[in-house]
Amino acid sequence: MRTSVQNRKTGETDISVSLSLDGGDSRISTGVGFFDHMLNSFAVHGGFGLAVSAAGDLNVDCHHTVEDTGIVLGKAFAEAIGDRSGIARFGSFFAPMDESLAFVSVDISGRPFLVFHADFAQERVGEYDTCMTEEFFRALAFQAGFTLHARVEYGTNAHHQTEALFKAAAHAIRAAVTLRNGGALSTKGSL
Ligand SMILES: [Mn+2]
Repeated sequence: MRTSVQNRKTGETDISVSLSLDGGDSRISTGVGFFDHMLNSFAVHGGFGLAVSAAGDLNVDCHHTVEDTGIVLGKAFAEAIGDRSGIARFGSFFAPMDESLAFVSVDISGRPFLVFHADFAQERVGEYDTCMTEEFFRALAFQAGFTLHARVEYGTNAHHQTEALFKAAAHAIRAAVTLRNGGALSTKGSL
């Protein structure tokens, strides 16, 4: 099984993540309701087993909790994927949600990069600051070694825009981690 358990504790957050690339339950608790909703969508649509337990300084705001969860989840993906041999490597997906449309393309390259374009219609969804979505995906991409491009094409409801992005990311990453026959998909012979 391609799994990883990661724990990270700082003065700002205390986070545990358990990830299985090949399915399992979703159990999410971060103290930020909308973020829980997004991580649960990500797990379900990606077909990932995912347990996230995060205790952060929400008395400040959701920033550290969301960003640090991205860091720990990224470390979990890096370990669960391993040497990147035998996977499809690339994945791209458009996800609509009502009036919103989001696109994510990923290359599990070992070269961390984020391109992020989104103009969220509202600054907050519940206790969640929509500006944190970029921080989450940057932390995830850099720790996991993903080249990740994410774009909200349009939309007028930040809940829909954000949820479409998490679903698109889930499907894109699902496609990219899918096992294929053969070694590393690279002209270099390894990734
Ligand atoms: Mn929703």
